[in-house]
Amino acid sequence: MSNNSISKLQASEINELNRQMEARLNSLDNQDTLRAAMRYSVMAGGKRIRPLIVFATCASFQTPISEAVFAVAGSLEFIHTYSLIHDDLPEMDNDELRRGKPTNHKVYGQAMAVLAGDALLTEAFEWLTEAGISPVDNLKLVHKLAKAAGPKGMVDGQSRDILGEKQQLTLEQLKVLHAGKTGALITYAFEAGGILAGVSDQHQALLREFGLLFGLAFQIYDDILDVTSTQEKMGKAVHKDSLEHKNTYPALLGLNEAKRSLEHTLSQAGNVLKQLNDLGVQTELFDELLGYFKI
Ligand code: GRG
Repeated sequence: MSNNSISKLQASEINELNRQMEARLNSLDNQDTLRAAMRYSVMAGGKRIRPLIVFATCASFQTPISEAVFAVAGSLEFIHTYSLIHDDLPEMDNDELRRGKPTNHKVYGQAMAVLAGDALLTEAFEWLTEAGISPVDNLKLVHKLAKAAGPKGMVDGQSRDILGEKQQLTLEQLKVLHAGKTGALITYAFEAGGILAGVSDQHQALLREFGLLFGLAFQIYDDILDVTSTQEKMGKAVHKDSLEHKNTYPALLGLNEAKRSLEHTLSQAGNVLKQLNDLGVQTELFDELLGYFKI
């Protein structure tokens, strides 16, 4: 049995990560407003689910949370935060509230919000390459992160989302969109943890499979919450998807079928965990992560 738990990781490692991200941003020797804009969105809060996945994966393979692990988790959170800043821009999703606060461009203006996003994206790679990770693993991590964030991953998904607004996508098209927009960074979080822990190819393939399913579940859940939750709970506008005729699971399948689809995805993810468990991996933390999805 592992003596770790997600709440322990949140209390210790996520707090330390927040400290390190803030210190890193504060110590940037750049233009004051740019630094403030970067810091504003990173430190506005957020669930830190992607870093938590990195920590949980390392801990599941008994890998200590070292400076390298913090660099992987922090760089990933910087890239995720950049994507939120750009997603909120008027030319994209046009949102006024994010992480319970006014969006970056509402505070700093559109030009500075674009630059703050650009700067977090590039600063992420600087951090990732400074943490003393072995050159082979560092190359793997940089390559996978660029692939997940860029035109084969998140940016591709975002493009499909924006262009898809004018048409009704099929379920298959929606899955491809989600796998890029939301799934790619989440899958990277599991794979990056696997690289840091030096797991076998067999373990790595299962981590990837679990990541893809977790990412899909994350997006279906977010779509469901957009229908069922409140602005106060979410820290961002809700009910926007249906008002703007977005392609979502509830829009395509109806709320009940979307919930069934989430359950099915979670049960598939559970099967992957069973395979990892059969290989001797302690899967309690992954099981606990699945508890995030409460419907
Ligand atoms: C601008 C290139 C580019 C990409 C944007 C992240 C993203 C891609 C769009 C956000 C749109 C959205 C609401 C997606 C649903 C799932 C998702 C990624 C939610 C936000 O992530 P959380 O819930 O946010 O982890 P916090 O604030 O908790 O970090």
